[in-house]
Amino acid sequence: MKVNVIGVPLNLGCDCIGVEQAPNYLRARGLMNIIRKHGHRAFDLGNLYVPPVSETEKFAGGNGLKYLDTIVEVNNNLAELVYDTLRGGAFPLVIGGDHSLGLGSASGVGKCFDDFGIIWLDAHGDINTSETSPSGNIHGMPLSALMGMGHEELVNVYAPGNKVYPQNVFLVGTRSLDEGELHLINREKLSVYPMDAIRKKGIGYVAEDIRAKLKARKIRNIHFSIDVDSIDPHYAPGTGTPVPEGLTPEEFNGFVDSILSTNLVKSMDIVELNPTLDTHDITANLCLDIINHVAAHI
Ligand SMILES: [Mn+2]
Repeated sequence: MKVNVIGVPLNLGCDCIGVEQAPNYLRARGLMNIIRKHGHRAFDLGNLYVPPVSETEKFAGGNGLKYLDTIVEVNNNLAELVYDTLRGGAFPLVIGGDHSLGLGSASGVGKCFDDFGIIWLDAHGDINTSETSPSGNIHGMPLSALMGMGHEELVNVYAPGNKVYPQNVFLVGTRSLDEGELHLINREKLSVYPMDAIRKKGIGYVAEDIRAKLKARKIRNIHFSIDVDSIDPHYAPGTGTPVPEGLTPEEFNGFVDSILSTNLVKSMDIVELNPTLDTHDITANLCLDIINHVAAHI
């Protein structure tokens, strides 16, 4: 199929330098050829422009959210590019950058499909809001904003209001949730599959449960957003907010394969690789392996 690779060298959402290098880092290690090897027509749309912002402008919005205006601007542009890609019949493969970009990519998907779901594979919830976030880092807020909760400028990225219904969101691999996030999960009855549940029931059970729910809810389109910190830091140290007790690469790939084999995944993000924190490229190589798996299924 036609695959459009979109790089998003954004680090403002995690407020940590290095993650912006990931798109070019993976390109230099054969990203495009890995996709093409599977017979796809793959196009490299380059990197989205991220305007330079000085550290002194961090809280310019005065709302406790770091770099809000620039992150909104980049996400608007990303949403349009993802929307255009889908309308052109291609698969958007978005390479981050930090996870705040998930707000833009899923917003683009939401404009294309009314009935879409989001699978968010992550050590964290990414469902903080400006009120609950301990850090003010927007990469911890995209999923709540997509559900219509949080600061209005984030909620209204690309189009006014919520982009996805909470019952169509699946959060997998969590093991570091903040107080406010736990509250939101209970209030919205979110489908969350934390690591302790995965350890008890197995990742295969989780994949089956999600597949059954997708079917029951008649969800025909999925945006699959992968944070590499979902993988255990022993195998994926090259990321900014590692949390122990994560997925093994085998569990991770098994889950990704199972979700992709539904043929419902229409777009993907791979985010939070930080090459400057990596050891001997093991996390970068893992990302290339993920992309190889993805290209084999789409
Ligand atoms: Mn994340």
